[in-house]
Amino acid sequence: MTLLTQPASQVVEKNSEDLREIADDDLRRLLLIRHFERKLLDLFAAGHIAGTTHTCLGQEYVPVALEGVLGDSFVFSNHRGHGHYLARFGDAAGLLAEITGRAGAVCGGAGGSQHILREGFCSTGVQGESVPAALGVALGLRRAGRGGLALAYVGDGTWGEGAVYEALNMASLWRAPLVLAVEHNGIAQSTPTEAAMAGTIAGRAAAFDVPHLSVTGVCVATIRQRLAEPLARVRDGGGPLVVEFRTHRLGPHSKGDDTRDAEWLARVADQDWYGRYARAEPGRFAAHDAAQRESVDRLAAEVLARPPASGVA
Ligand SMILES: Cc1ncc(C[n+]2csc(CCOP(=O)(O)OP(=O)(O)O)c2C)c(N)n1
Repeated sequence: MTLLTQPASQVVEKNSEDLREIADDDLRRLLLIRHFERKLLDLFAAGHIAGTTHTCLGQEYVPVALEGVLGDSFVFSNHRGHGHYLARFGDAAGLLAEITGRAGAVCGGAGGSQHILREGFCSTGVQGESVPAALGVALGLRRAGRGGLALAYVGDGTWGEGAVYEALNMASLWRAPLVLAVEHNGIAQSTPTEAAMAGTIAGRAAAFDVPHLSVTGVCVATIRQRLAEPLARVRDGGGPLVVEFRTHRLGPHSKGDDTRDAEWLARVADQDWYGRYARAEPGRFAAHDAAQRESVDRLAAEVLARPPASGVA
């Protein structure tokens, strides 16, 4: 296996955010997602999960921050979507049952890790597929005069899909209330962004006359403050928006398929929100961390003891 060395431009310097102000609810949600994802990797290794799964370890703060400002917007998620779902619904039991094919699964066990449908939420494992679909919903919302928006999560690698550009072009021309939340983690499966992308995401948004916002921090409250006004502009008919989160994928692409070298991984671990929030407020963090870990442990034991889901043959 080839080990990849981190490209220089992927080195994001640690910034000096004050992470002590996080609300208990947000900390709980962040830690729920972290322990849920860790548990999935354990369950996969133990043979309890069929097919594949992609965890969002390291990126949990993105949907937790966004959900605080999205209201009843439509969300289109992707292959790395557990955090998107949990940040919105907090329904760890329904999602774990879905992924393990047990009773109580949110889609009867037919969707698995990557294909979840629930009111106002839809995920797909097909890269780029959700962006034109989100555009359609965005236009429908505008025509209905409801004042909402549709948001699609995409990775940096998904900017290699032509459908993204067709949708951005139309969204800009027709001033659709569409937001692309880009989780730019510097790598797509095993390809560093620099090896696949000419130019930048900001430059590509600019080519379609679409505003672009760059988010480098992990502070949930600060991210929400920065996004509130731009999202209001989208809802008010100002046209689409691209929000690019410079984030880090802490785990492998899927399972055991991490090709990054030790130095790159060490830097990713150093940037991880988990350690940074823990250092900011050790006592409160440790209490929430233990509670969420135990809750996910209990939940996993309970879900695995259930009979198969209705949609599982
Ligand atoms: C149309 C399509 N092509 C290829 C794949 C296989 N695939 C799944 S995830 C992935 C990489 C995605 O990279 P990125 O968009 O950067 O998201 P990340 O995995 O980094 O979150 C690929 C190539 C796919 N799911 N869909």
